[in-house]
Amino acid sequence: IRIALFGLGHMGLPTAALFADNGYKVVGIDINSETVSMVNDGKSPIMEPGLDELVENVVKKGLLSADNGISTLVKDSNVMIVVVPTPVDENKCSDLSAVISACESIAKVLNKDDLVIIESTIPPHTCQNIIIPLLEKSGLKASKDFGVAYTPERALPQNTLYEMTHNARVIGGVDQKSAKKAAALYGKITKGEVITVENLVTAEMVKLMENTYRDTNIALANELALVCESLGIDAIHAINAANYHPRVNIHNPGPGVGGHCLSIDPYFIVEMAKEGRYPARLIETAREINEFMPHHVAGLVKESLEACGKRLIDSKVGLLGVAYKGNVADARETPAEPFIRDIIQKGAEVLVHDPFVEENTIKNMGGVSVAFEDALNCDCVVLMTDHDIYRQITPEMIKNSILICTRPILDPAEFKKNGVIFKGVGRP
Ligand code: SAJ
Repeated sequence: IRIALFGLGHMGLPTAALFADNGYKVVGIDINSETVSMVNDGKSPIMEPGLDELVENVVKKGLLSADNGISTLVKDSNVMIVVVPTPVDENKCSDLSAVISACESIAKVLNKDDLVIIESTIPPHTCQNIIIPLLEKSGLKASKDFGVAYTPERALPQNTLYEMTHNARVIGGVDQKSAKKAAALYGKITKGEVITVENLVTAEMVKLMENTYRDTNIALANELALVCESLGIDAIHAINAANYHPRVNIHNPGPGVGGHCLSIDPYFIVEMAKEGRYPARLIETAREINEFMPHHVAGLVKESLEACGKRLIDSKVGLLGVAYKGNVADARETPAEPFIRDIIQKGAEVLVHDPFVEENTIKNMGGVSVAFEDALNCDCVVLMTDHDIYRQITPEMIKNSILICTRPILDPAEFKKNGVIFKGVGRP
């Protein structure tokens, strides 16, 4: 077996490296030439624990290489894996252009008995209605001449390699043979159970259900936080106590939901549900609540400044963290961005500190990248991302006495006792 993997991103590169580490000859295809040259130099363009060493090792052994397009290595491969991104467009509908383009390339080199595996998150029925017809442009017939399987990636960034090698894997195929072949292959990289479901669409739906489950639960936590704030109840204390119930697990409220998955995948269900008989109401409302949260945080900043006789228009707001979650360098779909744009539009200046995210990314969001101390020295400090280093913040560090803490990682009592005006998501 030789593998060609399309898309060397956050999920694709670790997958390619793990197959190579298990002795398979893998070629990774990516449109980004910087990614291609870094991988060929044995370096990982992604910040992920353990990935640098793994990539270096498999590239040195000649098991992993990268390319910009279809090479002889791709033509010689008999398993093609597609792990390219599927964003949503401005109408919250899936943008499948990267998947379509990868499948068109595959159709040109597809041979009899090859297996095409899709990992990209896609709306239900995409394999059957869009991907298979594209692959059949090769003149070969799915199931009869070549196999197709869908297996969603479920690893958590920052713990990707561990989860890819330990999580259970769900696989659906165009037929039993494809599912079994894919299951045998993924069984080589994961110690977790490999579960085959009856068809492609079920596997597609599994992935969307998982991320929708989490997004909707976070929306519930956020709604409870908003209700508690308005009734003068500490939502964090209440949630912690509620979670002692054996069948309750309320998530953490926060500034909104970011990342390339939770903030996008539920829309794929909403989009397809519109074509069915039942519209997805709860899922769509959950998205609305989570998308409102950064604006709620902007409201807390405005209120707190005004309570001190200041106005947003003349204020400097120090923002701690723009990554979508703690300890990652990834700022895709981060709630920090709508927050920054909201308060800039109201006239504030935003000075941003993030130990992981690049200066240019911060600039593109409208923020100015500054040192930690400078962000703390602003009229109002907003803790946006739960990076571990921010857990060390003490009241003395908040120079102008206003702290808006959007994550439940600091103790309000400690700050209030020391004269800091402490407001937070879910705090009275
Ligand atoms: N968040 C909260 N409150 C919580 C938990 C998370 O506000 O209680 C926020 C985070 O701060 C972040 C966002 O939600 O902004 C998403 O973070 P996450 O850690 O929940 O998830 P991701 O996007 O990093 O990874 C998810 C995972 N899916 C599930 O847990 C069901 C991962 O397993 C998937 O592989 C990944 O999406 C993906 O690629 O689909």
